[in-house]
Amino acid sequence: MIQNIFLIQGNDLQDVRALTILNYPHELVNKNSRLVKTIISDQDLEIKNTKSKNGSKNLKFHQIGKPLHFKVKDHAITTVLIDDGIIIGVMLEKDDNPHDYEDFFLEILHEIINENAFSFEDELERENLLITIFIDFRRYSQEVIKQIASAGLEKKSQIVKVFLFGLEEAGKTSLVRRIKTGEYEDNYFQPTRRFNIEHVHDDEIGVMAFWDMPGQLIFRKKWLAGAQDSNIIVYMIDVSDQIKFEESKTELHAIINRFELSNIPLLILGNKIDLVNQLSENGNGDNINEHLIRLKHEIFDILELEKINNRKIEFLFTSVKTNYNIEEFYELLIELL
Ligand SMILES: Nc1nc2c(ncn2[C@@H]2O[C@H](COP(=O)(O)OP(=O)(O)OP(=O)(O)O)[C@@H](O)[C@H]2O)c(=O)[nH]1
Ligand SMILES: [Mg+2]
Repeated sequence: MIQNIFLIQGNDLQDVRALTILNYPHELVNKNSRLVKTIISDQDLEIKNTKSKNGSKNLKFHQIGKPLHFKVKDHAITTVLIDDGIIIGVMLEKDDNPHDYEDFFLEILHEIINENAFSFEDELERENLLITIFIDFRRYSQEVIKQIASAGLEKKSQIVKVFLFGLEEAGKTSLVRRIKTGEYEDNYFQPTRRFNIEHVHDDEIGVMAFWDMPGQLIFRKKWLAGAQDSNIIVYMIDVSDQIKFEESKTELHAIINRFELSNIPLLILGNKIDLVNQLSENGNGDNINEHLIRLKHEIFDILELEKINNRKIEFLFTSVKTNYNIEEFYELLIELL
């Protein structure tokens, strides 16, 4: 199973200090790591070989080299050289056989960078490239694992994918942290910029992989790529921010209307209910329960939740901050699967 992916880029790969290095999802490779030097010195030979074979470079068509394999501590690493100035490496678990992934790696690289207009100069495109390859690798290995599981050999290695999305600042990343560690602090996270994937071990299920999406507008186009092969979809809204309900509706329906995702159970979370309770306590003596019932109706109306009838759907108010309904959320999640 892939653990990480990185990209090393520079006009002269030997000039380590001038390199640009990108990692996903963890910052494992940096300019100071010995790994970079090892990779580059091995890759250097590869450059010399290809240079002598290909005198002139066709700028539009990226040259993709032969995969090289390294064993480093806890990882099996496979790297591919592109256009003499870019190295893309995947870090697999040390028991993985990198040769199993070789053809697959070359195929997706070719598809992404040579079948589409792709630019290594564009930061967002580079980031997207890493994320896409990472997801494809995960999917590929999960399919292999699933086959083993269905043969009854390794039941507990099942991975359930929970796709968690919603507008910015709804509380998604805070929720995943709450589930994983039990902890919460106000303003603990910067807005999420990449897919944040957290694994939670569950005795019954095996592994729950929470795919926590970035909610800011510029990242929403990545949602669909992340949603593929989900076992359950969780959509989170901030109930204290009613101005955004309409926008929330549009984004929710854009994703669940995709036919690839039809029939997948949907759980809607109305988060930050602590803020609404505060409002109603300080308000005109409104009964909190009545207030919640009204708010729930309002959410169902504005988000047009009644219209969703092609799947199991549930709604829950939560507060990640006060831990309200978080255990119930987890139970409901398992029930819906
Ligand atoms: N009052 C209150 N604040 C919360 C709650 N959950 C999260 N927050 C706060 O809301 C803000 C945003 O939380 P995040 O978890 O980063 O939100 P996100 O949905 O991951 O945001 P993006 O990554 O930008 O999509 C932070 O300041 C949190 O502390 C809650 O239940 N109640
Ligand atoms: Mg986040």
